Amino acid sequence: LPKMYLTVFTVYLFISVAYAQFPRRCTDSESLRARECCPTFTDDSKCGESSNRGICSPINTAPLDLTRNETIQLLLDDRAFWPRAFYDRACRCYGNFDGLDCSSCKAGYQGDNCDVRSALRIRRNFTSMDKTDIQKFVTILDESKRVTSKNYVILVTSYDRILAGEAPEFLNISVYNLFVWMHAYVSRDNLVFQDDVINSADVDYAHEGPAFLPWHRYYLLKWEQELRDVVANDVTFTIPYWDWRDNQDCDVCNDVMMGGNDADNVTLISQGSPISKWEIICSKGNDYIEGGSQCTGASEGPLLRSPGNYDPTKISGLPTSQEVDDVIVMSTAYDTDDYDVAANQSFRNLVEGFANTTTGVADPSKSYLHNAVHLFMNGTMSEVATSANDPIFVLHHAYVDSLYELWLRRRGIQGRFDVTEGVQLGHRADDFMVPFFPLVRNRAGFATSTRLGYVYDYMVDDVINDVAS
Ligand SMILES: *[C@@H]1O[C@H](CO)[C@@H](O)[C@H](O)[C@H]1NC(C)=O
Ligand SMILES: *[C@@H]1O[C@H](CO)[C@@H](O)[C@H](O)[C@H]1NC(C)=O
Ligand SMILES: *[C@@H]1O[C@H](CO)[C@@H](O)[C@H](O)[C@H]1NC(C)=O
Ligand SMILES: *[C@@H]1O[C@H](CO)[C@@H](O)[C@H](O)[C@H]1NC(C)=O
Ligand SMILES: *[C@@H]1O[C@H](CO)[C@@H](O)[C@H](O)[C@H]1NC(C)=O
Ligand SMILES: *[C@@H]1O[C@H](CO)[C@@H](O)[C@H](O)[C@H]1NC(C)=O
Ligand SMILES: *[C@@H]1O[C@H](CO)[C@@H](O)[C@H](O)[C@H]1NC(C)=O
Ligand SMILES: [Cu+2]
Repeated sequence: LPKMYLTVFTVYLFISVAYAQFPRRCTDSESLRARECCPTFTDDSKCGESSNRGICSPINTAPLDLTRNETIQLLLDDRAFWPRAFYDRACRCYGNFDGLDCSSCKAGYQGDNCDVRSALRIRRNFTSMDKTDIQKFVTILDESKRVTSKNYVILVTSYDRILAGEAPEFLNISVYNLFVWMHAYVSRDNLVFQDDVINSADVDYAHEGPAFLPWHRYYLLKWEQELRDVVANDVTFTIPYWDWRDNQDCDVCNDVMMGGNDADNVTLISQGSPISKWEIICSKGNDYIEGGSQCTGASEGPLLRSPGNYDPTKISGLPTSQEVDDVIVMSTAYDTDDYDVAANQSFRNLVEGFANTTTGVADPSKSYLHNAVHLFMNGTMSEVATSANDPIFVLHHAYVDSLYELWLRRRGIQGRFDVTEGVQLGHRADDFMVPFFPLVRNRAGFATSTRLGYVYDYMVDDVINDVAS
């Protein structure tokens, strides 16, 4: 059964005790054998050590108490304790240096020493942009579907085969599909082979837990950066957001924007949009691992979308401005016990969409806010593993990220989340986000957007204080 953005009927994997996009430069046999991802900087030293930019050092992953069978299964999951299944050492960059080899700067900084704050980039309201800017954005997305990623490749060998001694195989992928692959990789089940039986555990390192908002914040930041550097070649490039509040229909579903519906087949995109030619990847759930591979990145048919074709027992259309307002002001912690879809009065669970927006009480049999928008679209957007194939995903998540930003600004320091007890592996503040490279901890995603170098157009007036403090 594919994982949908709605109900969670599965038994929760309850671990209460307690870029894999792969950088091309670290996938040669030497790096893999040495279990080290410490490429050399232009000064010929690993991680720019000679230039005092960083150092090749052991990767410290927060430990987990191994007292339950489920946690033992995690030892057979290539994503657990990211990136320890593949590497023991990576560059640790000093100060604001960043990048695989410490050659670049952390988001929000620039200059030779990465000590200059970069000008804030503004993420704009998609439906109020000029028609030419909208078309420019669609063209960049469409190109990104064809341009091969220079810096990253995807892993296509399943972990059980790697554990059995096979050398992992990597393939080229387009910039757009790289991000689809990452989203499918982080959210797929963990399949554990025991004799003739395959046990499937519903783990997810980016959804249904505290990592949801910081993970998607970083994911969009990386995606935006890749589109900017590789496709747009425009330092001011940003992704826009889609404000879906109170929409009766899908106002971005027309041929100028994200594509209208095909007149002959309501599940397809209109041929007046280049997106109608897009093919999706990663739509086969557990079949890949069962067949000894990861999602292979191969084309698997057209993008499917049928806005408004939803199950009325799960949602009642797109979310309203009332719901958004309620959730921002409701007195909630960032996340609460059990730190999953059952969490009550949890901002994360409310925005993700597993809790009633009026009461704050968990209600995973229905879908709200973020989840509701996914389900509203039907088709490709409605399943976690495939959703990023639809470019509406980018616009939708940018708006969700802006709601997270509104909340962070209201709460200030309370936006931090340091609970570890009862939090699933991968979701704790000090866990590295799966599958990003260079490595980044969830903690980094609790920074306000201004600190990461961007701002939403409807919050520009509020940023001065934040940068100064
Ligand atoms: C682990 O699984 C085995 C076999 O299924 C069972 O006998 C044992 O009680 C389980 N241990 C824990 C800690 O759940
Ligand atoms: C975005 O633009 C639409 C009009 O196209 C407007 O209704 C909406 O309020 C705007 N959203 C924000 C957050 O500014
Ligand atoms: C992958 O892309 C790189 C760089 O564009 C190229 O050198 C290499 O031959 C490609 N590999 C395959 C298997 O297509
Ligand atoms: C619509 O397109 C989908 C995907 O190609 C296809 O599976 C389906 O049969 C088509 N439906 C009709 C009515 O042609
Ligand atoms: C998508 O639409 C079909 C046909 O109306 C419906 O059976 C299905 O439940 C819908 N899927 C979702 C996720 O709403
Ligand atoms: C959430 O609240 C509901 C209703 O009050 C309660 O039944 C449920 O046990 C609570 N969940 C948790 C995880 O505390
Ligand atoms: C949310 O809770 C309120 C108050 O109990 C209730 O009236 C409303 O129907 C619930 N919303 C949904 C979508 O179930
Ligand atoms: Cu997601």
